[in-house]
Amino acid sequence: MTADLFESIGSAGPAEEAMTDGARLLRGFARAIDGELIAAIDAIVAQSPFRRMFTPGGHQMSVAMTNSGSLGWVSDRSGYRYDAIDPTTGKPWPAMPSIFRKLAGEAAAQAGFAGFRPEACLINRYEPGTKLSLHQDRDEKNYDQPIVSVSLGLPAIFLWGGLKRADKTVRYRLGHGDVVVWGGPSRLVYHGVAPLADGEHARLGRRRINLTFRRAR
Ligand code: MD6
Ligand code: FE
Repeated sequence: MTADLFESIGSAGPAEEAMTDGARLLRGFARAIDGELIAAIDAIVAQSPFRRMFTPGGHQMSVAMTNSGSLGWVSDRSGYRYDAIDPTTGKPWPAMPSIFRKLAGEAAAQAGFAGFRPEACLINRYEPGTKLSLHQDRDEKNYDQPIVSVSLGLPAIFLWGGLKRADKTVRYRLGHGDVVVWGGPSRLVYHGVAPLADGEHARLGRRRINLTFRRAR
């Protein structure tokens, strides 16, 4: 399906779930434009390929990552940061497609955060068994902007905790086209992704792709 850039994306009356104060799950919000999103991801990956980065502690992450936008999130032995240059190619990250910016802005507005203009889109690729340990997103300069997270492909179990690492986690199933928006009092909630279960997705095969949009500076 093709969505015109001037029409709104969100389906009429998407099922919404409140997670914690400031965090909402918009079920199927991106579904109508999935083909355009996947084509845009393919074009980005052709310029800046997926790679498995190293943590500052020297472990290689199981999630493969790339970015689009004026800044991209990178991790290596020296730490986590946002950088305008892709360290693999030595060139700027591919520009953020307008369909990405539109989706992120509309999802944020739907969740109560009007005027969100992301400059970074981190693209994560999961294969069966890939997981992401519990963490906070705290490499951004300030926390007054929300994060918008878009899930495509195989479903994942998203672990949603609290402001302390030891807080108990609630599990949400994130399927193809689901969007999570969080900010405000939930901006620093600990979260992670359980090891991806094997399966076959009609569009993406044995993979899950997650887009997270942030304002980094
Ligand atoms: C993922 N996402 O869903 C991992 N972080 O693949 C994240 O770590 C994340 O989804 C901040 C905001 C939204 C997210
Ligand atoms: Fe995160």
